[in-house]
Amino acid sequence: MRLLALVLGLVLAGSATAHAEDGYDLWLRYKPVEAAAKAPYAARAAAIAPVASTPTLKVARAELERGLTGLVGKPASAAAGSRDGVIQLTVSPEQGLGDEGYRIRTTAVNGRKTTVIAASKDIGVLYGVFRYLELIQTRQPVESLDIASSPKVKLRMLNHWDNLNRTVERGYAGQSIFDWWRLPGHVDPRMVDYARANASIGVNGTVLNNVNAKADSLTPAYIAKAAALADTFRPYGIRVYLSARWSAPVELGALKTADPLDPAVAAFWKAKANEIYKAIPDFGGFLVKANSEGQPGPQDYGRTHVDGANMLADAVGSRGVVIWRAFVYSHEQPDDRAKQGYNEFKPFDGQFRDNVVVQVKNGAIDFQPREPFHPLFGAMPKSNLGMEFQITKEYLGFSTHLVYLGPMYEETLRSDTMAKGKGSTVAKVVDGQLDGRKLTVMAGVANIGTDRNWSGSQFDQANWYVFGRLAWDPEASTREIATDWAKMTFSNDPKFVKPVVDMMMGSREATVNYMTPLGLHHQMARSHHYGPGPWVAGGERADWTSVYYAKAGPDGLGFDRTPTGSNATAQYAPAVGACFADLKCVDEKDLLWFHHLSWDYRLKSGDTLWDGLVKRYGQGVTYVDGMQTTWAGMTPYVDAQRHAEVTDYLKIQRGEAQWWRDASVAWFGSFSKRPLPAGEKAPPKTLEEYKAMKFPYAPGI
Ligand code: BDP
Repeated sequence: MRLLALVLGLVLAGSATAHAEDGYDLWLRYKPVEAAAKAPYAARAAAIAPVASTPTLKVARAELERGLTGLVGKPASAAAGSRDGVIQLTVSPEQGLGDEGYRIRTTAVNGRKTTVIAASKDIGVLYGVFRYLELIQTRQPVESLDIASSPKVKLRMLNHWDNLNRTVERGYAGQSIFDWWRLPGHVDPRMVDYARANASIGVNGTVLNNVNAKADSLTPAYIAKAAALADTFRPYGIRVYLSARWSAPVELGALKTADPLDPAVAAFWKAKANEIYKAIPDFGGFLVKANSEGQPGPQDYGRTHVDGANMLADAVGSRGVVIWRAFVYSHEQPDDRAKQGYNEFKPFDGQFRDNVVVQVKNGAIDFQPREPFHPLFGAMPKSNLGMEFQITKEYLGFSTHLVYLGPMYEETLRSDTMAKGKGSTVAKVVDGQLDGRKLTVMAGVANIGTDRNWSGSQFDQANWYVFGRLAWDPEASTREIATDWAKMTFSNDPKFVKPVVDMMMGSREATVNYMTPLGLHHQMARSHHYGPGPWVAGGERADWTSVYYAKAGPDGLGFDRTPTGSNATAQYAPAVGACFADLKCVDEKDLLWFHHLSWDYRLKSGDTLWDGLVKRYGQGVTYVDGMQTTWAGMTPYVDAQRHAEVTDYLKIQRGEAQWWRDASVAWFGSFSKRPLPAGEKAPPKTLEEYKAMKFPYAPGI
């Protein structure tokens, strides 16, 4: 029996196809290094020196042992210096690396070759351990190291839009991983893996509940549940935060008002904060969605965002922060929705408390496949301004479309606000460099759920991963990050890595093309946002319709945001706004975001707008064909189960890309009334048939 198992094991190890995997292990698989490459790693990982037993150092050591055991074999426990190849974890003051940075260096300790992973605080050591394991996982040399790294952004947070009944708003990966019902009595062991995964990419905070919050989260029972999670996450350097419902003083405190200037309201919040800090001494603070999409807020009482945020900030005090979202567009404002966040917040620059962060979505509308950067970046130098990205793919095909979001995040972060001259990038606003700000935030709306693969698809794990890496360093290269991820998640074989990373890097542009090319936006079906709905009109409010954004008519297409239209371009620094408003300067990727143009407008290619539009939809679809072909060739490098899942999803994506193209061409063609460019096929269904498609059970609402 033993022999058989051994033979079988050898056969499997020898063949290129690995064991079935379901994606649960994420990028922390720690599979054995190939025999040919192993020796230098094994030589460096002979033993782990004893470590002090703080909770964080304990998990750091355990992770190191787990990783090394998987990658190169179980290390011995050894006193530092007793032999070559010892890894030593050290907490000692490290210059210039802050509280969370680390240094990894190869050195001689008592004449023995030693790798020292050192940091001023134990959390830095944990980050260093993950980095060291990543070096082995991605087959970087480790013989002679001198690496120092520290995060450029202070609060690197996931925002879970998870409800207390375990549904997830805009979640496409199953239920909420937070099992509120069984907490605090039972903490699912998965919570530890969640914390490990986040710590491995430097995430240090998590908001446990939906921004469309229930006051119940702030009741004693739920505070106790949150405290159990906080206890579990603490060794991994992760602090918990809660979304606060503005009307909690009325709902829970039996007050008649939630007016921020009413002393009883302030007293309620102070008592509530004290109660939470008693249970969770390192509670991070509150996230607030106020006066947005029907949520209550200070404006209900004639007060401002500043009144609200500052009152709450005083309740929290120096113990934590208040993160106040700038995603607002009120019912009373008939103006271009893209302008409302700026209009409401810009006048308050300099008035928020030091522990308030204004959290701004990457673009001015709502997590579209492509948006120009939000005009608030660069416009509020006297305030803490945080970035909010969406990791879950609400508007990007849910979990069944392969879309690597790295390039989308990178595009925003590298955009130049010109606020203080050339080079004033969004990244430099977010990491505080531009305005010398210390309290900095990057938040990502999580794509995590109870699915075995966590994110709903194997490739959506890359979006969680790249978010964390960019929060650590907003100027990092998302191609390099994709490369690390692909190696750790699947295979180091260059015949796998190169084509798969190339495919990932182009996937977002492809999705822009088959959904909303040339600056179109918000053309998704109503409410669930699954599939095309460019015809969506009527209903509660104009800016919840597609026709509002595309403004298609016999005369042409696009939203005029130049001075002849809504003048949203005036919200940017003069040079940036002038460029967006100028047809000779604006990038065609943003064309219809800023301009309303005739169907015969000439694109740079020489095509008319209509022809170019149709062609771009087609290019998006063709790209998915290419991804299918690439992936089909990857069977030698990927275990059968994950390979099959990705294959299925690509097939779904291919069908839906075609659907997007056909439905959009049918709809816009009904205005352009122009023939399709040569070689382009007519949509197979009538417009009425596309419009009739309904999806009452689409997930995420
Ligand atoms: C939109 C979502 C909605 C969220 C809202 C928000 O459609 O479900 O509640 O943003 O960010 O993207 O508050």
